[in-house]
This record gives sequence, structure tokens and C-alpha cells, in this order.
Amino acid sequence: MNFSFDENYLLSQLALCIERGKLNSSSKFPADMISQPGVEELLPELLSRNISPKIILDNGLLIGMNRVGEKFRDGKIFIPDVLISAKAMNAAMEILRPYIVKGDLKLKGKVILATVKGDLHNIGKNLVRMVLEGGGWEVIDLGIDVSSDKILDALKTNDIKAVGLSALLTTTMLNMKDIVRDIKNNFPEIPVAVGGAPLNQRFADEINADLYSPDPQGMLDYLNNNFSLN
Ligand code: B12
Repeated sequence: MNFSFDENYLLSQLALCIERGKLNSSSKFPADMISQPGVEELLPELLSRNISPKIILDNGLLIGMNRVGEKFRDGKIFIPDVLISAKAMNAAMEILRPYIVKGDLKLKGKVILATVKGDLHNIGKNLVRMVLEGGGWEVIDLGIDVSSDKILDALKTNDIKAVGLSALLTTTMLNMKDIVRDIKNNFPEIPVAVGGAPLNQRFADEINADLYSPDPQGMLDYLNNNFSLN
């Protein structure tokens, strides 16, 4: 596909493709975008122009995902639409993955990541995973809808430095409290980081989490500052 557009236009189109769930030029959906380029064409084009993964994420992908959130909140779109956008977003993140996760790093240690019990949102957690892996940490990703038992089992069988928990619902963030308590009762030395759109520092303090960060970088900095490479 031949692109003669400037980068800002391509970024705005990328945001639109996430918003509308347009995967590639062969996708039959959405009907009004047939044969237009999708995420799988626009994103590699931006990378080939040396646009950084961070700019692509902040000025393209996340703008599109935020619009999805607003439209969903306002009842203008419904779950199937959000799922199609999430599919496009996950495809985009897989394309970005090798650019964020550069190999050849000496692994600094293992961390567990999980989206808490009752919660199926994984896009934020997957981003945290990519950033941590890119920073040289090995991630044991327990997935979504994860209960304390699964985390405690993983803590028993691995040499883990920290746990990161994600929640996107005001209902499931309450499940974090029990999970943090169970981890602290069984593994008091393991720091627990929490994140996700509805959380804040106050809530993290209330549930005795060791770190709240609104973004993946905060957890990476915390790990790098608290665990030396020796
Ligand atoms: C995509 C999406 C879905 C998809 C999820 C698909 C998937 N594979 O993840 C589907 C369709 C499944 C879905 C379902 C539901 N959803 Co939904 N969803 C969203 C949406 C639009 C985007 C979420 C997202 O991916 N954001 C982008 C990522 C990158 O952001 P993030 O997760 O916040 O992560 C960032 C930071 O928070 C941080 N972070 C995240 N986790 C962690 C962890 C650590 C340790 C650290 C350090 C940092 C960190 O780093 C990330 C990068 O910066 C949001 C709206 C929104 N704007 O958030 C609604 C939203 C979260 N959903 C909502 C709702 C209500 C639901 C449903 C209950 C709808 C229903 N009636 O069934 C169900 C619940 C299902 C369940 N049990 O979980 C509400 C929640 C309202 C509330 N106050 O609780 C929202 C806010 C929409 C709205 N405005 O009403 N949803």
C-alpha cells in the first residue's frame, strides 16, 4: 500500500481504526471503511517512518481507545463494538511488541501480573507486561479473572520479586483488597503494585498496596529502583 500522507494524518487514521475496529484493508467491517487501510497497514507504515512506539501509543492507539470508552459510557456503542475495537487494539499491540520488548537484555528477575477476579479487561495489563519485558523483567502473566489462590500458587513455585494487579471496574477493584491481604499474609516480603483506570493513590494506601502507578513506567521504575542487578 502506498502512503503519501504525513505522520499526523496517519496517526489520526490509526486512532480512527481503533475506534471503529478496522483491522486491515481486507476486513469487511466497518462497512463504510471497506478497502481502506487498517491497523495492520497504518502501524507498520508509521514504524517504517521511525515514529516511536510511545508516540504511536499515546497519539494514535490510546486516543482511539479513549473514544471507544466515551462512546460506550454514553450508550452510543455496545459491547460487540467494544470487543471489535479491543481486537484491533490487541493486534496493534502485537505489532508494537518487538519494538517495545527488545531482546538480549540480562533478565533482572520475575514478576507476576494479573487482572483481578471478576475482571476481563486485559489491554492495560498487556501494556504493563510489554513495558516490563522491555525493561528486562521476566513476566509471569496469569491472565484475567485471577483469584488469590492462583497468585499464591505462582508465588510458591517461582522466585518472584513483585506482583502487579490490574482492575478496570469499580466493582472488581474491591477484589484487589482481598488479594493484596492474602499475598501480604502469606508472602509479606513481596511488594504489590496496583493500577487501572478507576484506581488512585488513596485507594492503594487503603488496601496496603506498595505502589500505585497510573502507567506501566511507574512499576518499571519501582522495580529498577528496588531491586539491583546483583
Ligand atoms: C475495552 C473495554 C472493554 C472490553 C475489554 C476487552 C479487553 N480485552 O480488555 C469488554 C467489551 C470485554 C468490556 C467489558 C465490560 N466493560 Co469495559 N471497557 C473497555 C474500555 C472501552 C477500554 C479499557 C481499556 O482497554 N483501556 C485502555 C488501557 C490501555 O487502559 P487501562 O486499562 O486503564 O491501563 C492503563 C493504566 O490504567 C495502567 N494500568 C492498568 N493496569 C495496571 C496494572 C499495574 C500494576 C500498573 C502499574 C498500571 C496499570 O497502565 C495502562 C497503560 O497506561 C473502558 C473505557 C475506558 N476508557 O477505560 C471500558 C470500561 C472499563 N468498561 C466498563 C464496563 C461497565 C464494562 C462491563 C461491565 C460492561 C457490561 N455491561 O457488561 C463489562 C465487564 C466485563 C468484566 N467482567 O470485566 C466501564 C467501567 C465502569 C466502572 N466504573 O466500573 C468502562 C470505564 C466504560 C464506561 N465508561 O462505562 N470492556
